[in-house]
Amino acid sequence: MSSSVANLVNKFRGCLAGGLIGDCLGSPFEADNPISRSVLYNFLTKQLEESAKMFQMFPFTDDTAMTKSMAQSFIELKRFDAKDMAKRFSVEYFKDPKRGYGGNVVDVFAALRHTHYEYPYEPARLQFNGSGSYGNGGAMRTSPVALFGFHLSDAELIELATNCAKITHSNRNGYNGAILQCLAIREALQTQSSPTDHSFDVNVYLNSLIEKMQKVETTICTETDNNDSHNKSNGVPETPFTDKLNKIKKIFESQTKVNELSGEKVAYILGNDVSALKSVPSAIYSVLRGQTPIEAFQSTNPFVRTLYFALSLGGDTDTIASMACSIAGALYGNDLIPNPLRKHCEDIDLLIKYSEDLYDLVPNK
Ligand code: F2R
Ligand code: MG
Ligand code: MG
Repeated sequence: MSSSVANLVNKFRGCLAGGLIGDCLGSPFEADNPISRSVLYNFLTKQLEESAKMFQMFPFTDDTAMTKSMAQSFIELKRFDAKDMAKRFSVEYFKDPKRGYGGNVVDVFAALRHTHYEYPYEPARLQFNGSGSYGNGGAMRTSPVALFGFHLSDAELIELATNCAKITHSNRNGYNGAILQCLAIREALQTQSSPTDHSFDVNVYLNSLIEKMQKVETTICTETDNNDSHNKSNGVPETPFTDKLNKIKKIFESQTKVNELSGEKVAYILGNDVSALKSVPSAIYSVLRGQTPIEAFQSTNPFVRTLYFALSLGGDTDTIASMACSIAGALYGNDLIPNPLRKHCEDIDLLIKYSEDLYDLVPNK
């Protein structure tokens, strides 16, 4: 895998900074469904002001807490170690539990601690009577996998993303959501962006993701997939993420259709909840929607438009905005992210440091 992308370090920074910004600025609206247009407009306009009189710092939530643990594990060990990652998730949760974690994943952290991290995949396998979690918790924290695994082949990256997600999310739709989010970031990192023209080929981007997810979703489930039977119809594996990507492709075939669809309508079509299936495709849609002007929020900056559109979906706003902005940050790079946005976010300097540490680990630069 070639790593000769111009300004790659700037894209690495943009990815982790973007994820943090989406999380911090999305969390005040989490579960607002639908979200008030005027409240959102005023909120984002205020956060973009250079000299806001009343400066407000927004804390990160579980999305970033878990992203930080993943980054720390890769940076310190320089390899993937499931036990180490599991321990970091659990230790971080018990140190700072009030970060808005998912309702059931906290049981995984408790069981991991109880068993001294000896069997890092076992607690997640037992969730939901053995069907595993399909929540978006595996996907929301996957950006360090795309950065650490930037140089890997698709097959190696997919395996790494799966193994990282399965520590908490053993349902096929839980870890396949993490795979899609990881591939969406890596594809964005590999896309050459110009300092003046930020547009990229939506069709090429989507076709690549569709082809890869089709392969992922039609691969025969292994014995460790405890929910195999839930994902086959007449012996044919279901391909829900590929189907959603194809839906997105169909929408983007007509610019008029794209312009007509409000956040609320897109949330109805693609979803906006805490499941990976109803949030990862919505995040990807938001990035693509950010390519062209949005009437309800005028901005020439595609990163800002992505953030606005992701928030306008309502529902799981911190997570959808975090996933969308980590892809957008990987696509456009850190320099395109307006400074006032980053100033509002807890730990921005630390996330930038982690992105640079992960960049240092990319071989053959
Ligand atoms: N939890 C939240 N938001 C709730 C409100 C937080 C509030 N602000 C506060 O501070 O109190 N947000 C975070 O959770 C999402 C990620 O969740 P994760 O890590 O996937 O957790 P979990 O528990 O595994 O799954 C979430 C829920 O999905 C349902 N579910 C999952 N698998 C299921 C299955 N097989 N069968 C039935 N239901 C399943 C359950 O309701 C889980 O509780 C992010 O939004 C993050 O920001
Ligand atoms: Mg959260
Ligand atoms: Mg959330």
